[in-house]
Amino acid sequence: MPRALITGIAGQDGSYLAEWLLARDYEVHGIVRESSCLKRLQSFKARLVLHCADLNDSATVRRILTETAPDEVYHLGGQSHVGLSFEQAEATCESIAIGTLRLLEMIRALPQPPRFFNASSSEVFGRPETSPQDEQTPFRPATPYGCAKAFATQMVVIERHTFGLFACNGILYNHESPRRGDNFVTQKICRAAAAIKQGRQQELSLGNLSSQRDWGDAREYVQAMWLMLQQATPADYVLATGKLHSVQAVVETAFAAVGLNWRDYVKMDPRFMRPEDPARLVGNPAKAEKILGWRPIASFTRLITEMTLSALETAPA
Ligand code: NAP
Ligand code: F7E
Repeated sequence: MPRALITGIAGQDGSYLAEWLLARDYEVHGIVRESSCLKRLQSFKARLVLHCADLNDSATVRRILTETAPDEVYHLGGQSHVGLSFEQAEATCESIAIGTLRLLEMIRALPQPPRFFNASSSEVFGRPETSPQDEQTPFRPATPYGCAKAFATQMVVIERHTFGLFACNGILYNHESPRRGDNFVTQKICRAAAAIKQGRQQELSLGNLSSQRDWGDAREYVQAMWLMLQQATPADYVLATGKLHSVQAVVETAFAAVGLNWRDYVKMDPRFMRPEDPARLVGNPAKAEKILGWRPIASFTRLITEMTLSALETAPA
């Protein structure tokens, strides 16, 4: 039975990846924090082995790695909010940049280093000179989060080349689902549309409505993470849909799903504008399609509609 260890297992991607691996008869271990909310794991928690640690706590993480001796490590843990990274730049770099470096160094010291997946981000491209971006596009991060991810991504490449680790980066563009965190824009909009429909909320305050992103489905992206670690050789892959949509398009779709006119409820609020907001981040997933046989399938409209209807169903009583 193959054994996997997932950092950030309580998050959106961690929860879907855990289910994917369980369905393939993996023994699945995960790292959670004392404070982690485990609601995304609820229905299959009994089949997991959960370990409590903060990624900043080297001694504990090293012990977990040694004791579990995984065949595959999926590194998804870390501060994941770009806006917050402007307020908490140091903590963001600690958990993403140094957190990833620590893990790589620990893995390298193991008698049998496991295969390693790192969740990199389109934010490494920041202000790209070309669109769409691919694995050859230079890193030009424009946010503290993007800068920390660029460091982590490059350390994966360095450890792979220098020490022969089987380590891969998934350069992930935005991916969403009904399990998306509340403070990301798609979930914020879908939950608000549902709450306004049900009379639990009166209006929705947002930042830049014209901002655009390449939004895919998280359930498809975790499959590609797994595929990367099943290849004969390690490599980095862009995971993206290749299509851009605006925040306004998310709003229009979510409010249409509940039969409301968004213009009656949405207002712009400078508090949600960012000091720097990467534009033109759209990815070319051709390499993933060619080598992994992975192709994004979900439609943007179906995904946002699903998230909104799911928010209607799971609304607090
Ligand atoms: P998420 O829902 O925010 O999950 C991140 C997880 O990391 C959370 O469970 C969190 O634990 C854990 N974590 C944060 N800091 C930690 C620390 N210091 N020690 C231990 N655990 C810590 O994020 P996601 O959407 O699943 O994304 C997974 C990964 O992919 C992240 O690394 C993210 O940066 C990257 N990524 C995501 C996207 C996307 O669109 N979803 C795109 C590009 C890259 P708590 O539950 O305790 O907070
Ligand atoms: O913002 C704009 C905001 O926070 C998307 C993370 O998973 O993907 C994600 O980062 C866009 C931005 O995602 C609000 O300015 C407008 O232009 O949902 P988001 P993100 O920043 O793209 C990348 C690839 C990651 O790696 C990250 O981990 O929406 N926007 N108004 C807003 N965003 C938020 N959160 N809230 C608003 O009110």
